[in-house]
Amino acid sequence: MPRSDEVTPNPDNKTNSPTGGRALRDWVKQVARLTRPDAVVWCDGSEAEKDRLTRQAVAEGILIELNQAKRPGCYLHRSNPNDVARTEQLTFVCTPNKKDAGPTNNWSDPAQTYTKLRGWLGGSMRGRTMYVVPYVLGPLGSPFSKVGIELTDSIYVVLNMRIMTRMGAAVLDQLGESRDFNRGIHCTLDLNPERRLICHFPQDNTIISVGSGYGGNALLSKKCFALRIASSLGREEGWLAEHMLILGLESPNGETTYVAAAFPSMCGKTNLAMLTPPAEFQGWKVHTIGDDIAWLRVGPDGGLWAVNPENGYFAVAPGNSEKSNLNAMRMLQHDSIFTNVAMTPDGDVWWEGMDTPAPDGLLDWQGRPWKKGSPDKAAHPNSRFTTPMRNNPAWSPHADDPQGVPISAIIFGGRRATTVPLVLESTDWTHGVFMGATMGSETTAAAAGAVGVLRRDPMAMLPFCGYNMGDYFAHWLKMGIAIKKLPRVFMVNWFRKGADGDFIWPGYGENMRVLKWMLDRIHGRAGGRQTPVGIVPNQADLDLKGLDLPASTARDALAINPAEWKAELESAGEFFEKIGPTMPKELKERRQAILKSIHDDAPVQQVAASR
Ligand code: SAT
Ligand code: MN
Repeated sequence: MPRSDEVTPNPDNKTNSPTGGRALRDWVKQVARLTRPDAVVWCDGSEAEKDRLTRQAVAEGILIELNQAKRPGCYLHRSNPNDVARTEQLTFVCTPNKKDAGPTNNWSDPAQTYTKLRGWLGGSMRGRTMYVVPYVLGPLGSPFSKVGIELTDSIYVVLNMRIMTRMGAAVLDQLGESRDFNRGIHCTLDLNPERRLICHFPQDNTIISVGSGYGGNALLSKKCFALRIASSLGREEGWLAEHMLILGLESPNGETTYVAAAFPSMCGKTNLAMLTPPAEFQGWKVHTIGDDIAWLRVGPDGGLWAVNPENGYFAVAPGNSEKSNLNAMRMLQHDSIFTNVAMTPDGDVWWEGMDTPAPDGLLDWQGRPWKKGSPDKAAHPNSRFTTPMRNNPAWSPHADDPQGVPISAIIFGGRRATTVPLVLESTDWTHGVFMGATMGSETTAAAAGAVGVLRRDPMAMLPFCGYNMGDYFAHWLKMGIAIKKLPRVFMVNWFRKGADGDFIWPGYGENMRVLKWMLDRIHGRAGGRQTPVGIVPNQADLDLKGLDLPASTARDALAINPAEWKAELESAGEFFEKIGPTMPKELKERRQAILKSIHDDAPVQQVAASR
C-alpha cells in the first residue's frame, strides 16, 4: 500500500505524471497527511481516466449503467435520500470580521471553523482514494480565467467535475509555479447531516465542504468557487461573478446580440439559455454561451464582456420535454450523468413532464418500484443532469472565446405569482441595480426547506454572494461608473398567475417575444410606456403574431397594479433595513422616489423607440 503522505502517480499516466508546482504539491501532501487516504490520484482529464473511473464507479454501485444502445455514455446516480439539494443553513462564509459576510450569510469564525473541520477531516479518507482535480474556470488562457484544485474522495464528483469544468493536465501547465489557485477540499464523510458543512474562506481562496455529495455542495467549482469566492475576488479586482445565463440572439439579417440573465435556481435559466424560438420567428437563431454563471468584466471598448466559467450544465431534469426544451432533450441523448431521476425497465431515464407517460415497471429516484397515480414523484423534483456544453445543439463556439462576448442587456427575473409584469425596462443604471437588488422569488426545491415562499433574492445571488450584500450593491453601482457603454437592464416575470391560478404567459419558446422587444429597445426600434416602476411595452410593441393569447390576457400580463407595487416597495424597504448600514443610500433614495410617484391615476406617458 502506498504511504499516505506520499503522492502516488496516476496509474494511467505512467509516462507523464502531472504533479504541479511546488505550492500545489505541498498543499496536496499536507491535506493527505491530515486525511490519510490509501492513495492519491492526480487526474489528467484523459478519456482513459474517464473510462477507468466510470468502470470503477459502476463496479462500486456509485453509477448505474443506462441502456447504452439508447443513451450511449449515460449513467444514473442515486444519492443518499438525505442529500438531494443545497443546504443553505449549513453553508458558511468565514471571514475574519463577521460584518464582511453581512446579514444574509451564515458566518463562523475562521480559526474555530478550521479547527473543527480539521478534526472532522483527520483520517477521514482512510480506506479511500483522494483525487486531485485540477480545473480552470473560463476559457484556458483567458484574462477572465482562474485555476482551482479540488481534492475529493468521491468518484462521482470527479466524473461530474470532468464535465462541468475544463479539467486535467493542461490546467497544471497554465498554473505553473503560481500559488494563485483556489484550494477546495471535499470529503464525503458518512453523509450524516450532523457533520455536513460547506465553508468558504475568501481571504484564503479556500473552500472546505464535508458530509454532502450533492452538486452545489460538492462540485466546488460551481456555486462555491465560481460564485461565492469569485464574487469576493471580483469585488477586490473590479469585476462581477453573477448567477446568470449568457445567450446570443441572431436575427435573420445576421445581427447577434448577447444578453445575460439572472434567475434563482429552478426558474428556467437552462431553458432560456437554449430556447427554441416559436415558428413565427423564422430565421432567428439562439446561441448558448452559458446556463448558470457569468463572469463579467469591462472590456477594452468600455463595454461589459462576459465569459461562462463552466464547461457543462448541471440542470434540473423534471419538466424537460421536446416541447419545453428540445435542445436539452437532444443533448441528453449521450455522455450525460443523471442524478435522482426515475429509471425505466429497459434502462432509460424518466421524469415528470417528459413527453412520454410513465411506463410500467418504473423505478423511482430511490430505486423503489413506482406505481402510476402515486402521490410521490418518480423523479426527485431537484433531480439533475450533468452534460458537456458541447452536447447542446445551440452551443456557441464563442463560449471558448478568451475575450468573452459583449453584453447588451442584463435581465433579472424571479418566480412571482403577482405584481411583476412580463417585462419592465429600467430607466438608468441605478434603477437597474435597484431592480436587481429588490428581486423577489418564490422558493423552489433547489434548496432544502419550504417551497413556494416569497423571499428577496437580490440578483438571484442571495445564497451565492460571498460577502456583505450591501457592499455587493455598492460594487454594482461602482461598476456602472467603470462601464462606459452600459448594457440596458430589464426585469421579467414568466410566472405571473391569473385569477384562475394558472400561469398567464405560456413561457418557454414564447419568451423569445419578450427578448425580441428588448433587442428592439436596444437597437432603437421599439417604444413602450413609462410607468413609475419602469418602461413596459404596449401590447402593440410586443410581437405576438401567431400566439393564441386573448388581448385581455396580454393586458393582464403587462399590468402595473399601484396597490400591489406599493406593498412590493414597502417589503423591499424592509429588506433594505435588514441589510443595515452598508445599504447604499442611492438605492434607498430611489425606492422612496418610486414609491412617491405611484398614483392610482398616473397619466400614461409613451416612450419613443430611441433614447
Ligand atoms: O446549487 S446547484 O448548482 O447544485 C443547483 C442550483 O441550485 O442552481
Ligand atoms: Mn444555479
